[in-house]
Amino acid sequence: EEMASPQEERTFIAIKPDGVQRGLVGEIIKRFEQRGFKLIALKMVTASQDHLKVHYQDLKDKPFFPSLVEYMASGPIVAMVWQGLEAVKQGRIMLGATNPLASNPGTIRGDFSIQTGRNICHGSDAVDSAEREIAHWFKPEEVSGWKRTVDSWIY
Ligand code: RTP
Repeated sequence: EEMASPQEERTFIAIKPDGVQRGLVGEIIKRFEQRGFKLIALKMVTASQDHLKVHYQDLKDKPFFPSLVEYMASGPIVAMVWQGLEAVKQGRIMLGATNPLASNPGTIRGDFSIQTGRNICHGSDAVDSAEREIAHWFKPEEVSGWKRTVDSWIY
């Protein structure tokens, strides 16, 4: 597996159970593809509560932690790795604010949701947490740093 070139980043994006239930998988993938990001890993998985407790370890003291973990384990999630320029920061911008009521129209949350506890998607908040999350959700051989064979301006 080849690594991203230095100016590129990798981010972990997940479509949460509510996004899958509402049939938004294609819509969300479409937005990242259209932006020019490259899909380098993808799977649908129903995560265990133990797996999710590690994923959300930074939130373990929050009052909403148990309900968050229970909800995230309630059905299949679509786990993805997207690669490209500023993938972490731009991914967060494309998702919108944590509270959908504070999300701008044009963002995924701002277009499709109104409730923090059902905000459709997850995106890594920093390059180091992205690395940790990618390693938590994917084996190295499940991530493919494939190369575009078309015009060089598509990265
Ligand atoms: P995410 O990790 O899912 O991309 O969300 P985030 O960084 O924007 O927000 P974070 O603070 O890390 O919270 C993670 C998820 O927990 C749920 N949450 N519920 N007050 C609440 O009830 C509350 N606050 C957060 C949301 O599903 C949020 O995305």
